Amino acid sequence: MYSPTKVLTLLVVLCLSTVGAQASTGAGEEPHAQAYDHPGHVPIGEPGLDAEISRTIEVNIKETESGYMLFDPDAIHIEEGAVVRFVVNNFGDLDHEFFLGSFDEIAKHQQWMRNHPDMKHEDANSIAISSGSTATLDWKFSIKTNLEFVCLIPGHREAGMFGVIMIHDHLAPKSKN
Ligand SMILES: [Cu+2]
Repeated sequence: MYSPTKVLTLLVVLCLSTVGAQASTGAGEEPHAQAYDHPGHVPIGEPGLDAEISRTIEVNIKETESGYMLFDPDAIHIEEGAVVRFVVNNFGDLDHEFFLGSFDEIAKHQQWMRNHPDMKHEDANSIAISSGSTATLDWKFSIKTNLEFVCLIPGHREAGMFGVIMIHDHLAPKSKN
């Protein structure tokens, strides 16, 4: 026969060990495919359609001799409603990614990537750019917010591969008529 105190102690131990197990994997939940499209996630806009593209922005990926990996530019202003084609040139010796997301989503995703370094991103909000190549990503910035773009390959964000996108309504073009 267990005394109430013993039962309570057992429960506390069980709870703590569950928490411990989760913390020790450091994995968190698997990021959703198309997280930008899921309820409960911060909305970041939507995939852009070819016919709607209103602006092209070239982004260069560079690796420096001192070990930095950089996006150039790393701060981009975009008018709300614009459909942007990002043309991403990888001038580095390594393969890289261009992943667009909310700060929150990227933080979660980065945690996940540390434990699953081979995960490939093939959603509409991300592209892989192998060394020496160019890839494009089209995105409709339908929401006024701030977003981040990163390379989620482990160690690359830490080496400098991140930038911010600020979406403004005051930059919205006037009616074309
Ligand atoms: Cu990278």
